[in-house]
Amino acid sequence: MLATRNRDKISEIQEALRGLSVRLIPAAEWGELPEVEEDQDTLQGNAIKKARMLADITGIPTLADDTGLEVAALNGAPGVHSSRYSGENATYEENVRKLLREMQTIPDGRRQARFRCVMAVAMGEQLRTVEGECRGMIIRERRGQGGFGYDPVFLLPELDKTFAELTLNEKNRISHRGIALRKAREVLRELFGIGE
Ligand code: ITT
Repeated sequence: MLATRNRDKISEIQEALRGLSVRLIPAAEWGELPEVEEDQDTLQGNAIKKARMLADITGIPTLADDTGLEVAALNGAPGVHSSRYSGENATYEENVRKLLREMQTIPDGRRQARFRCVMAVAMGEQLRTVEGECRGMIIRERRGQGGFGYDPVFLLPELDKTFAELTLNEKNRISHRGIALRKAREVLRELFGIGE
């Protein structure tokens, strides 16, 4: 089970776990499942909550992803609140607009940020978490058409490209989520014998 309702995350996860001898079921395909409230104050807490809850209900090994963008000059915001930075049910566009507004007066040399992705794998008593991190800079104007969320303003200085200027596979190769998923592959093999 993939305990996420975010289609963009599902696409990246499916691509990164391609080749595993297992069927990945997005939560939305299962039918009626309760909405899991993300009320924990850490990414890890929310990932564990989502994975445990859906694993308990479905009886299927479950992978959950909780991700946050942490901007140093904003003391780590939006962080665990990344999806609702500009309010409940905010769109990607509204969140990016708020981020650029909050950072208007921050000079170019102080715009460092990182994405942090925590994945939890749960089934019955078994629980493991893995993490991935990717560092970059928040630029002042959107660049690129790919990716989702904050990708158009997240610049990878060594490539001089934003995540939105990469293909899905290029992004997975270096991203927080790609890194976490390579570790998650190992966990799936160790816990459930799921392999190629
Ligand atoms: P689920 O809880 O159902 O998985 P969500 O969209 O609420 O979906 P998160 O809380 O993990 O998921 O994500 C927080 C937000 O951070 C998300 O809505 C995006 O705006 C942003 N985000 C997450 N991963 C991202 C990525 O790889 N690139 C850019 N933005 C990302």
